[in-house]
Amino acid sequence: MTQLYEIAPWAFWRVTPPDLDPVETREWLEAFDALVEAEGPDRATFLLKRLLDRARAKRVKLPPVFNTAYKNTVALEDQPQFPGNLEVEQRLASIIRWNALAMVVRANREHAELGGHIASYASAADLFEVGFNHFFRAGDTGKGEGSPGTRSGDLVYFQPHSAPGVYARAFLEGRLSEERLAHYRREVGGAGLSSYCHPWLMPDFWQFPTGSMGLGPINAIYQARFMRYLENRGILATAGRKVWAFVGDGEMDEPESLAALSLAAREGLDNLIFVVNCNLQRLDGPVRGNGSVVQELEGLFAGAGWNVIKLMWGSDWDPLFARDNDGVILKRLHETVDGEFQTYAATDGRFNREHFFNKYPELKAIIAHMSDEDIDRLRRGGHDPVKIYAAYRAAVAHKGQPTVILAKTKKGYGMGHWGQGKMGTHQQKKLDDDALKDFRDRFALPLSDDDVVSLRLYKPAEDSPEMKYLHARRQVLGGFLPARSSRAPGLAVPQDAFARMLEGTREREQSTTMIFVQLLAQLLRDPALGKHVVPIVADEARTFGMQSLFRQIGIYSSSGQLYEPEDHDELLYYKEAQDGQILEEGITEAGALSSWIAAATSYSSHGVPMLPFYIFYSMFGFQRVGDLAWAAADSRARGFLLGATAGRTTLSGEGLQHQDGTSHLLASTIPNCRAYDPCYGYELALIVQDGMRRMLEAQEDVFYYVTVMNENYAHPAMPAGAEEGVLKGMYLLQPRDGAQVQLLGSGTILREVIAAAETLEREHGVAANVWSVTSWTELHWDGMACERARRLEGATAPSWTERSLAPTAGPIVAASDYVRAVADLARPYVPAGRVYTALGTDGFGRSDTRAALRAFFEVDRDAIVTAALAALGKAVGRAATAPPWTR
Ligand SMILES: Cc1ncc(C[n+]2csc(CCOP(=O)(O)OP(=O)(O)O)c2C)c(N)n1
Repeated sequence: MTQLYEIAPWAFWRVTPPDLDPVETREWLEAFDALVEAEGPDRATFLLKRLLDRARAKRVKLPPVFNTAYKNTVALEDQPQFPGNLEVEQRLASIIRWNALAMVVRANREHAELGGHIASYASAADLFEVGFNHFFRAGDTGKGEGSPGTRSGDLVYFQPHSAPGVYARAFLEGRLSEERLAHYRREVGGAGLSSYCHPWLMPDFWQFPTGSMGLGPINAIYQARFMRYLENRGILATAGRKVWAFVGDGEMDEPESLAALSLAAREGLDNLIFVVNCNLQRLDGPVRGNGSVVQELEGLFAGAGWNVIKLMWGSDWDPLFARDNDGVILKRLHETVDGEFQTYAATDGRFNREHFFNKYPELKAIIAHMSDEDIDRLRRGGHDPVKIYAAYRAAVAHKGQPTVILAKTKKGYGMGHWGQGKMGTHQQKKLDDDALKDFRDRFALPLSDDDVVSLRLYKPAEDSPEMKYLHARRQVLGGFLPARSSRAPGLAVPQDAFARMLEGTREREQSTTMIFVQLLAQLLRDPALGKHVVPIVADEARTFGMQSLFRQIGIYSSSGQLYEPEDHDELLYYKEAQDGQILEEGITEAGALSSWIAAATSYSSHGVPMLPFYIFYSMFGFQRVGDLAWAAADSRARGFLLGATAGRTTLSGEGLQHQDGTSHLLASTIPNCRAYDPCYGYELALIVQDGMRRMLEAQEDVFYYVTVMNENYAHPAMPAGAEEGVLKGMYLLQPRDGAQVQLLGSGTILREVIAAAETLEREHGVAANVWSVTSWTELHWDGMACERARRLEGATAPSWTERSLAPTAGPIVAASDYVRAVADLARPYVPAGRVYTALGTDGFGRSDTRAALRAFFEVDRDAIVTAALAALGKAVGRAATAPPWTR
């Protein structure tokens, strides 16, 4: 017995503890059967619960309860009638399989470097096809231009490397031409097909970028939750719409895949269905060679509170199970690890008979009537449309929980001994003629040898039963899918919210974070725009002084507030509400950014523009979840990311792991991210206002990253005419007649630059112009464009940096609270022949006062003065110290 408890709980299914008294066991089981028979399953559940309570009270160890037997969850007697024409559907699936394969193999025959995958879609084809023919409802993206909420379809997150099958289907549907399929993975010059699901590259087709494993699953969960948010806030009716996520079993190892499972269950997201394609293999080999990925995932999902549907065996297994009175099939299945299942997939009926079925005489007897070919044809559940339909129907009907379907499949299904179940099948993209002919025969495709060898795509005539069926099914389900739309109504940007910010704070000292929170509060109060604003935090609202918003707009909670908050008698208490507006995600930057992506792409997914502001510790932004930031870019997200407590020296006390010196460098790599590092309130207001205008009114596919600080100081009123420079990245803040040196600074370091200018004038008689740089990255993008136009088109227009600095004289000293490479972004674009010194905060952060840190990193006023004097050839030597980045 002890053995039972020494193994991992998920492996419990493999252990059969010895039965010490079989007669007694039988009596118990018979009594239980009689109870279910006579009084029904509810009564049985009640008694089981009482027994469990009693066992706990008596300290009897319980076996893990989250695993069920290795067979289909939907029993044969509960299986619905398959509503489609099975034969036609299978023919269609075979054609799509062929076209997908032919497309990939063709591309690689022509250009071996292009790559692509065959085996993954081969395993997923039936899972997709049953969805396309019976479940995936399309939104009316072609209609209702400009009116809100015109998308009524399901949202499908496709397993990325199964994209060839989705293209092949769209080819039959007449949505993608043969010419485009001929340009699979050849996108330069237009008209190509992207490798994976990329809305940036195929904006009318793909809705969700899933190419980076793990991001699809977490985004799907937050998407489903965001739909509930829209519904509960009375913004959009989403009832009946489902989010489907097709995920690889290997992909489930990504932390992001698992990160939000409990959120989905907690929120009761029965609008969410995961289909995990359990072909038991990933790229290099088996996912769990020595265990069972299905059983492991079952335990995980069930433990997290999901409804789990196992889709294990095809219909031809039903009679075998029916004949199995002793449970020997399950016994054999339970003792088989995935590594062996893979070998059974890669071998033939004869091998399976000898090694799997002949192990026990009872088992051998069950399949005695079957030929080796019959055994070979035994299907796994994920390849039988009848069983897939049953599982999907059960999932769609399930209430109160998200559902995961664990679909057992074979990787490279149908690729015979050339690929099915083979260790290296993931990367197989070239098949020789014999393999192709075998594939043709296996799926009974009406192709001549010549068609096969020349990899001809096959499309039945429009009036063929297959094509008529395909179109009829999609018509019933509302149209084609995937299809992405970017049409949504525009939203007007309120002007008055910003006016006050332009006037400055006079003597009052404030941080840009505080000013941002005031701005946000004002936007929330706007009668038209207010309800579209989505504030998002990851447990840092109090850090940023946002707690007043808790009371003002409430924290979204699908169950309202079931408790009296501890601070209920205070004015600004912690208020949760079903129509709450703030998304308080807790400590999950990945979750918060996924939430933000759902809101920032709502204009496309739902036809309802939303304006999300996700404010976070800047160090835990791009560095922590940079891949999600790229997914946002690829999704054509529109919204604001606020990197708060920004800057390596401005955060001061928090030290090494909290101080951000690089986020602007990371942001500078994302082409549709507009990144700003403002110092003053009016700069921040102008940037946010312009961002809103671009995203909400002009509907540009850009998003904003703005750093805000926690250092308090007085903010001046906007100098006349500063608007253009603020938005373009730099402007002359303090001109001095006869300036001999140009000092550039961003964020709070601008204030060190101003102090340095004073010192230079006062103590060294050097006049300095002070420039506020609001965005090194904007200077960089603009500079690159101008330089390129000059090089390739003979253009003469100077960059904004050059245009700003050309009328000035003397060396340039540039400083920021980030690594030098950030200020260096502007270096190539300063006028020719000018000395450019960049100061920054390279190295490890550490805790100290702001002044001490700025001195340490050599970005304080003294360091700027020294740099200016050195550049002017008037250096005052200092005792040499080791560079800060070596310390
Ligand atoms: C984050 C990330 N890491 C690695 C990859 C490369 N990659 C693409 S598919 C794949 C294997 C996927 O295995 P699985 O999820 O089991 O899907 P299958 O192809 O077996 O259906 C890998 C490692 C990726 N796309 N994203």
